[in-house]
Amino acid sequence: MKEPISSKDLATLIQAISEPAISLSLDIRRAGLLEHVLGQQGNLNVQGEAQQKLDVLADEAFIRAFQSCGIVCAIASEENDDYLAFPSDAGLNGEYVVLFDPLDGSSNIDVNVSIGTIFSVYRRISPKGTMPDLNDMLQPGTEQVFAGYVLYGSSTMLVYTTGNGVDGYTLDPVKEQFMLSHETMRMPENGRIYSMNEGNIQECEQGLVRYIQYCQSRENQTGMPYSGRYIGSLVADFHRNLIKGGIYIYPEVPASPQGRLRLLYECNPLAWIAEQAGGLATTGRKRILEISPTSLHQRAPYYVGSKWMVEKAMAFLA
Ligand code: AHM
Ligand code: MG
Repeated sequence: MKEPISSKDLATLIQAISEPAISLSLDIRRAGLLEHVLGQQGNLNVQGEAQQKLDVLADEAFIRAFQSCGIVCAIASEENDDYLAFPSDAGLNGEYVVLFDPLDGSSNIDVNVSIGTIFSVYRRISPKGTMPDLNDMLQPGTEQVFAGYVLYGSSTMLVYTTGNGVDGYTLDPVKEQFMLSHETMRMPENGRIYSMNEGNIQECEQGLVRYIQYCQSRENQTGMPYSGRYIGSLVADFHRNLIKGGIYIYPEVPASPQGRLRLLYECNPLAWIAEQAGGLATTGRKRILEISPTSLHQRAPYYVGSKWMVEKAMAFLA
């Protein structure tokens, strides 16, 4: 049994996440007025995607916060090729590694649509006082001790789990503080919303094509077609389905043979939240949290959401 994170360490990490998140949230609210926030940076990241200015700004802000919090020995982020170890004394003695997607839903930044930050925290495997290594970063999602996301939506929310349920906090922009607003969040066991980029449907496996037809038919448990909702920011689509019930799917497609989403920065943290709220997260065939990662930027097909909906989709794939 893994030992839960102590409340002292949790408070330190929440502080490290909240500070940049609050400042980013304020910048995002004024994005159209700030030269340094909107638009492309002019670089490609390790996945060959055009980096937005806000991707880079967010990445740097979170790295600084984790480096200076004193209990993190290394980080890895979607925006950097390799993991980054903090070689100071405090860094080497840090007990945790953090993997994160600093700005999820980048394509929505410039069009004033919800975006997010996703994070995942593990205890290091290498001994304290030594240089952390790749094995510290490549742990299965079952080993997470703290994970969550910040949603920069019509309000800004921090949602997290430490393995004892899921709580949601809303940013009070006047006090500049996250306040508990959604205690013990539960994902409805069934729902009537499906979220996927249906532009890809003709390139998907037959089982998935048939599942989407089932969602659109009167054959499902509601006797009515489900609603299709796809924001294109995983955090926002996930958060809506967490509250209302629903399924989010990003399958294997020819352009992304392993799916588009990154196992360590996106799939694992949200999979743990889903499970802790009573939902499920799988590749369509196996549990996300049990995958043993082999590389930092590894991707995985993703079926996450209400338990019965994910099980139904898996039955169609089988
Ligand atoms: P990003 O982290 O570079 O923004 O990519 C992840 C995003 C998810 O937020 C979103 O659900 C998905 O990619 C959208 O992809 P697509 O445009 O192919 O539907
Ligand atoms: Mg992302």
